[in-house]
Amino acid sequence: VKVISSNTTHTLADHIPWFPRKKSDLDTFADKVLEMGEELDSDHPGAKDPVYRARRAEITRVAKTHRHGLPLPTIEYTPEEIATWGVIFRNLVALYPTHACKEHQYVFPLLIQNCGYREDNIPQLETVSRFLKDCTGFTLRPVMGLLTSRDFLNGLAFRVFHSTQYIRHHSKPLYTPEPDVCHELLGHAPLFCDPDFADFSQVKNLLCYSGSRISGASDSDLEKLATIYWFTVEFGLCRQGGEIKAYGAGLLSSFGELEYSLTDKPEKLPFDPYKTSVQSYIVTEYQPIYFVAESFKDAKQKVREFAKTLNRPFSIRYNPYTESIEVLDNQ
Ligand code: NLE
Ligand code: FE2
Repeated sequence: VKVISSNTTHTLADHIPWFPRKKSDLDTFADKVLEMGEELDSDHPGAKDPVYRARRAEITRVAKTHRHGLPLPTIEYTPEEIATWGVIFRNLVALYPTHACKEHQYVFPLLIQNCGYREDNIPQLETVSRFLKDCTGFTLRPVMGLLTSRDFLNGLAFRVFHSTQYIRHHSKPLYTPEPDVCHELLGHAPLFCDPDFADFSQVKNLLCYSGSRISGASDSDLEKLATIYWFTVEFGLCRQGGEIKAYGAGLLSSFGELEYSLTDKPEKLPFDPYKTSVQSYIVTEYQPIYFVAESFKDAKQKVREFAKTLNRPFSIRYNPYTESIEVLDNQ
């Protein structure tokens, strides 16, 4: 393969839409969030609580002004916020030994030792980000709320995970439909410490560029990859030692859904990118269907094979030395 462009923006032919080439290009996502982010939805438990709204605005403002290369903002959490975290932490820790995948169980004590994961402390993104960087090269960056699938997946191409810093409303600790600091730190961060899982998350995303962003042709390829992301990184189950365990962050951060997911109420299907990528899903309630992977390695292999069937005018490679995306000639 030949590198036809690297490290600079605006050098490719005009028909190729813009996409981030350098880690610092992710700064352009800072004020782009979907509706549940900046302004709370009217049926959000916090929508009618002015104190919650004001506090959340304060925290998201900090994310909005953050720029690549600066230390991640420190949030002084209030006693009430710490109490909400405490309820979630306590309930989840009781479920992890029976419900979480072995990778999560392996890393969790390390986060307790190294990053201040405790019932009475909400760890800071900066601390967790440094730890992740040592494990797999992943880093965190603050975000105001939900990004579009495209922006979010684009972040993963740089091994950057966008994390919210605010916490869910105290009235509903069991489950929230949106990401919050509990979801990011308890659900996602542990798995990003695992090398196979980190690769799985990034590989899929590099393909996402190739599949849709650059061809400009199909939003449907992106949609498929975002759906696979949903049913794996967010809500995936996997088989381990003859049992089914949870590895999806949306499960590992919700003590309500974590417990429910392993009962026989929901349907459980084998993970198959061809079927999984076209499965419809709801975002505001416990999932009625989950997909079960054989292992992260197996899931990665299957997604790779699947991605070969997507439209790819050329490929992309991440250069970790320059922290930039290189476009490769496919011929
Ligand atoms: N339902 C999850 C939780 O309560 O932590 C958040 C999911 C975000 C996609
Ligand atoms: Fe998530």
